[in-house]
Amino acid sequence: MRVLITGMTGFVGSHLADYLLDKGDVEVYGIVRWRSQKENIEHLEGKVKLFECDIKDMTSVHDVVKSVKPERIFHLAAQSFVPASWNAPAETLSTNIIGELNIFESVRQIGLDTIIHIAGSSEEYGLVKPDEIPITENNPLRPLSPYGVSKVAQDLLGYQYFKSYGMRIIRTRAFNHTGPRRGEVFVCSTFAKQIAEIEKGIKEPVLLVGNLEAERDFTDVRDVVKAYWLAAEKCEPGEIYNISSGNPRTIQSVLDTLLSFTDVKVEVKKDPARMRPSDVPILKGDSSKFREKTGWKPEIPFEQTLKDTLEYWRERL
Ligand code: A2R
Repeated sequence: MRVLITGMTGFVGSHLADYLLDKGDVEVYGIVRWRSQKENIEHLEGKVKLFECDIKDMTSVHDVVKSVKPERIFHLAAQSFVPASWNAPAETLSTNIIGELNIFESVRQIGLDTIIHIAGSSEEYGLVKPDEIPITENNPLRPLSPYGVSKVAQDLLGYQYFKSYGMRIIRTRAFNHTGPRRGEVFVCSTFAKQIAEIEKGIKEPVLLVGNLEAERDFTDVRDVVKAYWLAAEKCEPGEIYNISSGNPRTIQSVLDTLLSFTDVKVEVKKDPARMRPSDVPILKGDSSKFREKTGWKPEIPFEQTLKDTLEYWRERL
């Protein structure tokens, strides 16, 4: 089976490529930009085929889809960082919405019957009221960031292309996911990186943090990519599925767990730059619809995820 991954140089895309290659029976194709950092996929050299493409450029997307003729597309390329979406809202909206539109249009115009998975996010739910926890797929969408809005638009565009053209578009909304290779701007990774830097003496022993009270529903990225594969295998086009552990933790507890893996003494300091203009206090997903459809459940304990993330930074530095 020919599988195309957009965003393969990223966190999730690189783990999905690992998963598919381990699974076997697939030819894995990926897109990269001319300026992409390739360190997440260096180990895949010779095992995957790469095409240069910017998803905002319809011509380049069309050319890739035409040459690969993928049976499945996992569309993971995005401006994926919520705080950056306030500084660069137009870039976030155009990459995420127009980029996806270019993929749908390419598949439609070439006349392929590709299964396309699109990676929505719990950020689409945004403001969640206490009586709406755990969050089901039917919860109102009240996004609180330009990123959240871009993901709602991606999600609805997926619905519209399914309805209008019968395209096989599978929509998931993943809650927080983390693990090795997570960008250093994301919370678990930024804590782990700072600890590794302090251990190596390249940073003063002060760990900068944002809002420690927020509760987030974390799943290991290696469980999430399995979920994406199962979604493409077993889920209904046009439908929407939450993917979550259902087990929220405070950011404080993430910090405490990571600190329990090190012997260095650190001072924890609030950094106003790490606070968001509007933040969601708690996210807890109800993923029973997805679990019933696919039999998926998270397998990697969160402590292991954090340990592996810290180990990743220790090796990388
Ligand atoms: O920055 P690059 O060149 O390494 O590529 C990133 C890619 N990307 C693009 N690819 C082609 N054309 C673009 N205009 C473009 N803009 C970004 O998306 C990288 O390979 C990927 C994003 O990787 P991460 O930031 O690590 O995101 P992550 O966590 O893997 O998220 C995957 C999906 C996204 O749709 C998120 O919004 C969702 O999961 O949560």
